[in-house]
Amino acid sequence: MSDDLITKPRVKAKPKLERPKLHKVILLNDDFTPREFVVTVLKAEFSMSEDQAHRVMITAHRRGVCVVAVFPKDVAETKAVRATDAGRAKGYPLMFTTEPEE
Ligand code: TYC
Repeated sequence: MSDDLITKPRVKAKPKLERPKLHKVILLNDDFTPREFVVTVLKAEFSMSEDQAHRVMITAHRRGVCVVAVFPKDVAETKAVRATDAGRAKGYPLMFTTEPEE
C-alpha cells in the first residue's frame, strides 16, 4: 500500500463565527431632569454635537424613549451606567438602558 502518497487535506473547514450582536443604548424620558442637562450628558458620554444631542433629547421627551447609539455589549452597558450615574449625582432620575439589537 502506498500510504505515504496519501496527503492530508490542506484546507481545514473553518466554521464561521457569528458576529456578536450590537446593543442599543436607550434614553428614557422622565418629568424631572432638565432638558439642557440631558443634552449635556448626551454630549459628554456619547460624543454628540449640540444638534444631535438636542434631537435625541426631544425625541425621548416626545415619544418616551429614543435610541442613542449602538455598541458592543460591554461598551453599551458601561456608557448607560455612566450616563445614568451622571444624572443620579445631580439628584435626577435620568435613565439609560440597553438591549440587544435584533
Ligand atoms: N421631560 C423632561 C422635562 O420636561 C426632559 C427630558 C427629556 C428628560 C428627555 C429625560 O430622556 C429625557 N424637563
